[in-house]
Amino acid sequence: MFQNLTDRLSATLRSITGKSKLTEDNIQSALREVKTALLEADVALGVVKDFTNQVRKRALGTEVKKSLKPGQLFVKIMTHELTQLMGSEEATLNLKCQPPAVILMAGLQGAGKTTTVAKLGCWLKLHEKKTVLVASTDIYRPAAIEQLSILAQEAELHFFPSTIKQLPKDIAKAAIAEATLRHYDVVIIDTAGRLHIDDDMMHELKALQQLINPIETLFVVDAMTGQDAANSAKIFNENVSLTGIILTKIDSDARGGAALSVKFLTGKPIKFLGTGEKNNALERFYPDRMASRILGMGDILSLIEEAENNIDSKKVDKLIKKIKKGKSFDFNDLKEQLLQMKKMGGIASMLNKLPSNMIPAHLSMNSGQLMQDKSLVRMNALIDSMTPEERSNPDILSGSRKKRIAAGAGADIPAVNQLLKQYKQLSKTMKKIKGKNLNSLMNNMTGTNTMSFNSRR
Ligand SMILES: Nc1nc2c(ncn2[C@@H]2O[C@H](COP(=O)(O)OP(=O)(O)OP(=O)(O)O)[C@@H](O)[C@H]2O)c(=O)[nH]1
Ligand SMILES: [Mg+2]
Repeated sequence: MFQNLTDRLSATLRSITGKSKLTEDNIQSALREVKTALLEADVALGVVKDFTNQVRKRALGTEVKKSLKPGQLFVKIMTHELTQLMGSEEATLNLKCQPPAVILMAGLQGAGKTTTVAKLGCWLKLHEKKTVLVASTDIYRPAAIEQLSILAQEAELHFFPSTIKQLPKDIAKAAIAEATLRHYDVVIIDTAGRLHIDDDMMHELKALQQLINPIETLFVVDAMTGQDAANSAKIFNENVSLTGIILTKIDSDARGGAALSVKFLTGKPIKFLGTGEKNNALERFYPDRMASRILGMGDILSLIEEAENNIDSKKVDKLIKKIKKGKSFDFNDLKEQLLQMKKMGGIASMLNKLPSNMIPAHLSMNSGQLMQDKSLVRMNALIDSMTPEERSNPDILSGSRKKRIAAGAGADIPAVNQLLKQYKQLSKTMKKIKGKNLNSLMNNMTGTNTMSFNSRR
């Protein structure tokens, strides 16, 4: 998904992240690259201009915080602005009405409307526990009604039968009447596609919309058509007021121009993404997650914010200095680390937000114990039961002291041994990474704030 765009943008971000200062010059050159990447992704020119101006304005005007390197600030601004561009908050389906909630699907030929009717029906059934009736008003394309009937059967959705001898408005009315009678929660109406924006068809759609008054009119559009997709959405929206957009064939879209242009051009939010041909290949659309994905970064934004808000960077700095000097990593340091981790929502929550290529492969296996937040609490209790001398020099722990420590923490001797083993692993790793990886990983991520990742290696 959006691979070309992601490759280009993440390369740009990597180059600016390495810079020690955010100057007008390096902002300009990064923005030039961003602009080219977006244009190649087939993002509409107006969108590209507005976006780059916005990023420039924020980048030049923002005070650089101590805890964040300037390059990282640029990453943060890019992520924020991309999210805004795609719709500042996630948009949901509005089904709040006297049932049945009527959903009307519109779009050009081959966009994926009929397939999406079945997918959306499945989604509503599975995630919202709704009963769904689907109906086709496509009396123009041979076998269009049959196509929906088959898809509905595969998806185990109720299908309202219709024929090409009926008028679209009559089919829609009858389907809604049936849904009302049988107490369906939702009825989804499929419509005929049009090759181009054509007046007759548009009138028909408008009339249908006025007649059935759907709570959602969703425009289904093929993401691979890039900014054309966004432009056709704009024209449809001017004719029949849309409530949202579904981008299909995202699985085959390497560019991303449609996703980045459509909200800007129509003012309407993207609500779902079609990610394949199967009935379960439909995902809710989250602008912020998409922004991170596009930048190739996982959900790094929340991680940066959490770090900004929660980490005591002075303490982390002190620890880095200590390790760099080759001093050993003791239980006092470990305790401090546990505290910082806890502030960040625990390891599991942090790992979830990391880009996959930054998670060391062995982490989830060897450190299985560490992954459990509960075990953090226990480790903390054990360390608390030690004397200050024992914390700075764990080698002096005797058998009887281990027993006392275990009792003090409400644990047993194997737990103490386990802690010592983990500590030994950590301090060994700390010695190994002394300096080099530690800093580069931190620079890439959140300035001085990623100590906790390193301590697990
Ligand atoms: N890869 C992929 N294929 C899709 C997706 N959505 C739809 N398709 C395929 O696109 C083709 C057209 O889909 P339809 O649902 O028939 O499109 P339509 O908009 O109803 O077309 P008309 O009724 O002719 O206007 C089918 O082969 C679908 O399987 C998707 O998200 N990913
Ligand atoms: Mg169709």
